[in-house]
Amino acid sequence: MSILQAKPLRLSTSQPDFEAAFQARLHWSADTDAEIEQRVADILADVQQRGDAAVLEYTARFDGLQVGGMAELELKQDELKAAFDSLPEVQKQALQAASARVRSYHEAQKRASGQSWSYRDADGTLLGQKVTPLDRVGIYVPGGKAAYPSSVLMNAIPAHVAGVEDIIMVVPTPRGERNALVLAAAYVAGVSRAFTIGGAQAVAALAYGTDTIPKVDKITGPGNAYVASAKRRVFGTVGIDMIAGPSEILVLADGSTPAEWVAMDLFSQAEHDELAQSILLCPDAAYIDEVQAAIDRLLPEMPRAEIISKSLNGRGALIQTASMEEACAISNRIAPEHLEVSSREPHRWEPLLKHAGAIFLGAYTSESLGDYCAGPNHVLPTSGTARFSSPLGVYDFQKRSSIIKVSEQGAQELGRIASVLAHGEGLQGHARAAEMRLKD
Ligand code: HSO
Ligand code: ZN
Repeated sequence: MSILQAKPLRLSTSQPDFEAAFQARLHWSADTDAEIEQRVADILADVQQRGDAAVLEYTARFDGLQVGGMAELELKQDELKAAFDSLPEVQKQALQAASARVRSYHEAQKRASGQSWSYRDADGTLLGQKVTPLDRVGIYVPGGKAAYPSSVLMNAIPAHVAGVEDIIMVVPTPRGERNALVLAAAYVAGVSRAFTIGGAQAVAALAYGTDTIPKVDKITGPGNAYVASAKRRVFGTVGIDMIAGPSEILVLADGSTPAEWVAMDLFSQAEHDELAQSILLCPDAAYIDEVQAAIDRLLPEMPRAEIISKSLNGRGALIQTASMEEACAISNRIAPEHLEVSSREPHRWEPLLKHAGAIFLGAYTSESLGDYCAGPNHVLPTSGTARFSSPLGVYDFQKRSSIIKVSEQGAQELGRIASVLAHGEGLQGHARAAEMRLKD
């Protein structure tokens, strides 16, 4: 038996070549494969032209799922409910508890920033912003190894809370083998219709619509390279959420948390993917040694030890910093998807942290609780994109319209300003439309 090892790269910010080694470790590129791009472009064009017939063919070819007609690819509400009913009681309760917490969190998010507003000028002109939900969204749920019921909740619940009426889920179902937990999660989260299709053909069907699959306004949810490429290509025809990279965790530790807890938190994201990235930042060299020892001790117990060791050896890092302040500064440069502040004084460091998808404060806040049930969304910006983007949320399923109602009095002042600027732009029609409403 081969002995697996996990030795994340050990670095110190005081070493002369730190910067180069650090950059090399962070580097990740979502290189697009020209062959995949071409195949996806062909599939999109084909589904756009031939609709259901093309979807049926690709589903038979890629998923080994041969059916007589599109109706057989739909999972009816009673099938979703039956999947839920078939679960053991503990799983039903866990799904419902997670769903209730995720719902409460997103309801708070909607109250805080998802409401319409308006105000009136001194001259009676009314100005505001009206928030409305999208009519119909598509949720892509990966099948196979990375089939996560928790991701069904995290995509569908904010859509439901936003007020989206039609939530269409697609889930590839190779050879017709259904995942009961995924279907049950769809039932609990309020999915309206579900289809057992996947890949670029499912993205195309949602983006363009077919006789059977309704055309949606936005597509969210993770997927493989084909799905990512298809989402990029249909962007503009529909909205998309983001193109997610491999999962990441950064633990900022002051040495006060049991080393095994930190080691397991690093494993928790490493076990997602060989390309996942787990990093520890800590000013205390002896504590870093303890975490490495805990990694060595715990790794053999892990069913996914092979993925974990590849991820930690290839992309992991244990970085000694001069101080917690320096650790915070480096964390901001990384802008990780998940940031754990494993410290006795998390609130001392939190104000220094600007860029992260989600920030987990204190030793008890294991990142995995956020993945399932704390409440906030687990669909988060990866690969440094937390510098400019946010977790999936209610706002992704809403849009805003500006509201303007100019009073007769307001039209006088605004008309004069608009007229001047319109003449400046050489646009007579604009100028006259404003001037006609002037009293003198
Ligand atoms: N950590 C993943 C989400 C997930 N974890 C689903 C477990 N299941 C997102 O980065
Ligand atoms: Zn996870």
